[in-house]
Amino acid sequence: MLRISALRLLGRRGASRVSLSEDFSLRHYSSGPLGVRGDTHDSRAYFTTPIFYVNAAPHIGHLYSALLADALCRHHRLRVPSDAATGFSTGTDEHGLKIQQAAAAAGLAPSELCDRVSAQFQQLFREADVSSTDFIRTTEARHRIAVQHFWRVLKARGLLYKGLYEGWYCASDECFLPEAKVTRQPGPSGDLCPVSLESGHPVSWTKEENYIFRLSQFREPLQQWLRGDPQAITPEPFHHTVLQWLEEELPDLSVSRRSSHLHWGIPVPGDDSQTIYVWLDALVNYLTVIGYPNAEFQSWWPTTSHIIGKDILKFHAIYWPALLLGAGMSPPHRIYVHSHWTVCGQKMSKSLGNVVDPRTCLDRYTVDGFRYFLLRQGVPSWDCDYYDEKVVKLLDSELADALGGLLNRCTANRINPSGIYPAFCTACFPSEPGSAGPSGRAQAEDYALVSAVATLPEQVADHYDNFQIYKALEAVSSCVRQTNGFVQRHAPWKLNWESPVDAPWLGTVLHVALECLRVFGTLLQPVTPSLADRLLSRLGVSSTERSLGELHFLSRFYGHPSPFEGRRLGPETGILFPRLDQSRSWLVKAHKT
Ligand code: ME8
Repeated sequence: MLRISALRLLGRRGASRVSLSEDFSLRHYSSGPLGVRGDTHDSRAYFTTPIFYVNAAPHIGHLYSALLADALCRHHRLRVPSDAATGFSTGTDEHGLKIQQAAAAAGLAPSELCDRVSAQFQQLFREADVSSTDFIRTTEARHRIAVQHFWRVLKARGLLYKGLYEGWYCASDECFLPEAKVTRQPGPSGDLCPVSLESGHPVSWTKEENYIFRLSQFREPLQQWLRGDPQAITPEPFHHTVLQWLEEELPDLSVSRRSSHLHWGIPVPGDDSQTIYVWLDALVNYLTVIGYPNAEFQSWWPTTSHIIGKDILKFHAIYWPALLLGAGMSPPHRIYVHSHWTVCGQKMSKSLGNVVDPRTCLDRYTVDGFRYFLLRQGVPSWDCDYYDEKVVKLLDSELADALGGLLNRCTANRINPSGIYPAFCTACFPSEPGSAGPSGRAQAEDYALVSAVATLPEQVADHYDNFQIYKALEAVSSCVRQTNGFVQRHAPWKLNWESPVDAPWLGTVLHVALECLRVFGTLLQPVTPSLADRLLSRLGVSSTERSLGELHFLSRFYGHPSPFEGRRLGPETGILFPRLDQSRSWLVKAHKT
C-alpha cells in the first residue's frame, strides 16, 4: 500500500493531467540487452549506486551496492572495451535534516561531518577496487546548478505549486508518512513515541507551507512505462511490487521545507525561505554526473541504470521517474534492486552494535576474497545473512582449493616442465566424438566440459543482464569443478612427456584445462579484478586479449589456429588464493567464543 505524501494539501490546483502521448513520450527508451560479443550497437551504459548518507561510517551493505554496480560496469567494459562506452558514479548524499541533526549531535558543522564521512566512503571504495568514474558529493557547486535547473524546468511546466503540508515526517528516513504507517513505541523515558512502522525510526508532526509536486498526475504514465517494459525494475518481484503500489491513488508530494527548519540544503530558486527536499536534491545527482543541464548529458540518458537497495525503491521507482517525466525526460534504462544483508540473523544497526566494518573484512579476506564472497552469496531477491565462518568456507573451497588448485595442477613445474601452453592434438580430441581414430582419448564427459565452458560467457552475460551476478559466479564455479574433474579423470601426472603415445594427449589435457582457466579468468575480472589479473598473467594472456570479443575458447578444437599454442606461460607468482582457515588467528578466537 502506498500513501506517501501529504495528509492535507491546500493550494492552487488544476494543471492539466499528464499522459504519455504528450511530450512525456518514452520513445527514446530502448530495452534490449547488449550482445555478448562486444557489439557496438546500443553500446553505451552508465551505472550508478545510491549516494550514501554521511551520518555514519560505511558498512558492508553500502559496499555491496557499490560492488554490484562495479561488477555490472566491469562486465560491460568486457563487452565494449572502449573507455567512452561506460560510466559509473557513486557518491555521498550530504544535505537534509538527517545530516543537519547528526552534525549538531556530534558538535560539528554540517560541512565538517560531510567532509569526514564522505572521505571514508571514498577511501573504502578505493581500497575495494570500485572502478567508479565519478564520485559526487551533493554539496558540490555543479550539483546545486543541476538541481536548481531541474527545479526551474518543473516550475516552468506547471508541476510545482505552493500548498500547506501537514503530516508525519521521519528525519532518519527523510520521508513523509501517512497515519497508517506510524505506530507508537516506548521511548527512552518510557513514554509512547510515534515511530515509522517500517523502519522503527522516530517521526514528528510537521505543518508548514511548502512547494508541492503534482505527483498525482503521474500514476498512469508510470503504469504505462512499467507495463511496457517488464524489465524496467529487475528482479521481477520488485517490478510487481511497484505496479501494486500504483494501484493506489498517488498523492502529491511536498518537495521543499522551510529554511528556518532546514537550512542545510539547496535553496529553492527565487525563494530563499524554502530549501529543496533532500530526496529531490539527491535523485538529481544521477543527472549531475552525466553533465546536466549541459546538452552532453543526453548521450548518457536514458542509457543509465540505477543499482539500489530495496529500502529506497519507492523513491527510485515512483518519485524519480515521475520527476523525470515531469521534466520532459524518459525514466532510467533499468532500476536494479537488491535486498539486504543481515548479521547472524539480525538487521544490521548501530543500536544493536552488530554493524560489520567492511575495511576489517577486506583486510581479513583480501579485496578479491571479500568481493567474491559478497557477490557470490548476495542474492538480490532476498535478504542474506552474514557470518565469518561462511566467508572462510566459501573462499577456501571455491577460490583456494578449486580455482587455485586447478591453476597449480596445470602450471606446476613437475607437470608442465617446459612452462608453455602445450599444443592441442585434434586426433586425441576430435571435434566430432564419433570420428575418433586410434589416438582418440576424449570421453563423453570431456565433450560435456567443452560445451559447458564454450557456452559459459553467454550464460554469464545473461545472468548479468538479469542482475543475477551470484548465478554467473555459480555457473563459473560449476565449470571450475567440472574442469577439476576432467584433470582428475585423465591424471596428467601419470602421463609421460617422453612417451610418443602419452605426450600429445598430455599436452591436450593441459591445453584444454588452461583454455578453461583462461575463460574463468576472463569472466572473473568484474568480480575479482586482481586475482583474475594474476591468473591471466600466469597464463600469458596479454592485456589486449582479455575482453569477451577476444575470448575464442579452444579454437583448435573448432578448427581454427590458436594464438596460445606454444606460448610461454607468465612468471610463477605463488599461490593464487591462500587458504584462510589455518592462517587466521582471529578465526580461531571466533570459534572458541
Ligand atoms: O538511502 N544491505 O542512503 P543510505 C545491503 N541517501 N545494502 C544496504 C544495507 C544492507 N543492510 N543497508 C544499506 C540513502 N544498504 C539515500 C540514497 S540515492 C539518490 C539516495 C545500501 O546511506 C542500499 O543500497 O541510507 C541502500 O539502498 C543504501 O545503502 C541506502 O544508503
